[in-house]
Amino acid sequence: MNQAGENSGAPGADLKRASDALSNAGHIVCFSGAGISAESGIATYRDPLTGIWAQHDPRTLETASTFRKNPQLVWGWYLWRRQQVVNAQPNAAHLAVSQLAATGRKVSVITQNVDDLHERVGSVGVLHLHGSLSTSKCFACHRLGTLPEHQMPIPSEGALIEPPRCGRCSGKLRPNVVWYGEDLPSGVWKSAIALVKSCDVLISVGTSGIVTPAADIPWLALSSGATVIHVNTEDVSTAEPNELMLIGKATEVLPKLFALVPRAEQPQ
Ligand code: BV8
Ligand code: ZN
Repeated sequence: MNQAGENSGAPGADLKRASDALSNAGHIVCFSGAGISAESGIATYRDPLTGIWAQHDPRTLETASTFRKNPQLVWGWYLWRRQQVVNAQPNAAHLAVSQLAATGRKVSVITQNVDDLHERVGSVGVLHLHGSLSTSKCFACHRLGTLPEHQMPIPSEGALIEPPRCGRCSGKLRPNVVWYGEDLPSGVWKSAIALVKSCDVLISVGTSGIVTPAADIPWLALSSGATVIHVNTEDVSTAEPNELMLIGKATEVLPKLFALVPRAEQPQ
């Protein structure tokens, strides 16, 4: 594998191939997971020491059935996570992605993340496959709601906070995220698939590729003829012919990679 991070020195073979693929691309998809926000201090899910799942069993907090049983625990935990995002800053990786479009190429951002760090550095049209911590919705009638910022700050990660009520049917508000066993928002999923099938290069940043159907996206890109560039601190590639693996931190690899990509001759 090619170390393209801080100790790579001369660009590795995959770094050169990756910059060549991007330089010849008209449409680039950036597909991100929790790893792109890790260096902003937002916990990933499966990192053994710092991952959310190291402290919590996802089955107890990221499902509708738990919300039914203990809405205060789930609502409090999500408000606490929202607070982590509000206190976090986008990092050099989010910034690099937002600046890639300035090379005159079409750049689409598809994220599994529920934070808004891509948007906070200017990325537009971000597709959130798993929803967002920025809004809520009614558990009963699904009407969209806002977040009662007045309920923050949350005293502790396990604080029990009563969810507010829906203005239309007085059902409980829930986080506007996709829980396990729930379908992804169909319009978002369809748009994402169309972009992945039509891109020249897909950069998959900071994802362990465990959660489906999102995890199928890099392989759909490959089967549609695109080059896939993985950026991760661990090796997640399957060594397909058009699959490149850049091992390193997103905040180091992405700026280094994109600095090698000149302006497009035919701006998109
Ligand atoms: C669905 C929102 C149809 C909530 C999330 C059995 C029963 C029922 C369902 C299933 C089943 N088996 C499988 C399923 C399907 C299930 C699933 O995939 N389960 C997993 C656990 C196996 N999926 C679903 O249920 C989906 N819906 O399939 O609908 C259906 C309907 C009914 C019944 C069946 C099917 C819905 C899934 C959405 C779940 N919601 N988030 C919340 O956040 O609270 S998922 C959540 O986890 C994230 O959104 C994200 O998608 C995922 C985390 O993955 P990653 O982003 O990859 O993060 P992770 O920590 O894993 O990895 C971080 C990576 O970054 C690592 O590789 C690390 O090395 C790297 N990294 C770390 N630091 C850096 C770095 N890289 C670069 N730089 C760094 N600095
Ligand atoms: Zn309602």
